[in-house]
Amino acid sequence: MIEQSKCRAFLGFGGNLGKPLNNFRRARQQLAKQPEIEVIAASPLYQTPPVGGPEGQPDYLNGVVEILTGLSVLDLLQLCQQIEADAGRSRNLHWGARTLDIDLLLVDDLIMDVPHLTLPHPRLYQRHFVLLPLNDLAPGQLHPLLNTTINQLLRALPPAVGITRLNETW
Ligand code: A4P
Ligand code: MG
Repeated sequence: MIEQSKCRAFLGFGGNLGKPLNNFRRARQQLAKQPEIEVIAASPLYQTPPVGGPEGQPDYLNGVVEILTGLSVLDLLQLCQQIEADAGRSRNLHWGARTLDIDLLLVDDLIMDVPHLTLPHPRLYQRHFVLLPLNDLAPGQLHPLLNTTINQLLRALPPAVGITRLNETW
């Protein structure tokens, strides 16, 4: 029997409502218990000021999880959205405060743009709150569209302001 090859994916976690750390831990466990998913690593966590969205939202917790999976990317997206819903996520305001957001950042070197999924995540390269934890896990990973490593993308950003690396494990 030929085993279907697995994808290596980096998932970006964000949240700033309720108890984001508890939501992150529960979501990570939900991923790990899927038969088609192996959690390889979790980055350090960062407390980050909100980027965009309504004024006055609380700081975010951000981190990245690396997985191996036999799921298709659309099934993986659906699973992430189910886990967000389980954490009480509601979608009212664009970039509004949320209990849990899980974005597909990179999946192997896939490039795609279909109605519900763009890979790599289109705003990945602009954001400290994504690049800092991604750089902790995979500094040499190539961004398949920009053909630049994660570490180079991070170093191309202006200095981070107001971001704290936390000691909590998750
Ligand atoms: N979608 C398309 N591509 C992807 C992908 N690669 N991964 C679609 C996940 N979803 C993807 O997402 C909106 C739609 O994007 C979905 O229908 C999905 O099918 P959403 O999770 O419902 O809403 P969102 O997250 O508010 O939208 P968006 O535009 O993805 O927001 P971003 O860019 O993720 O930004 N500041 C800090 N400090 N930390 C944060 O984590 N997050 C955001 C959200 C803004 N500011 C932040 C943070
Ligand atoms: Mg999202």
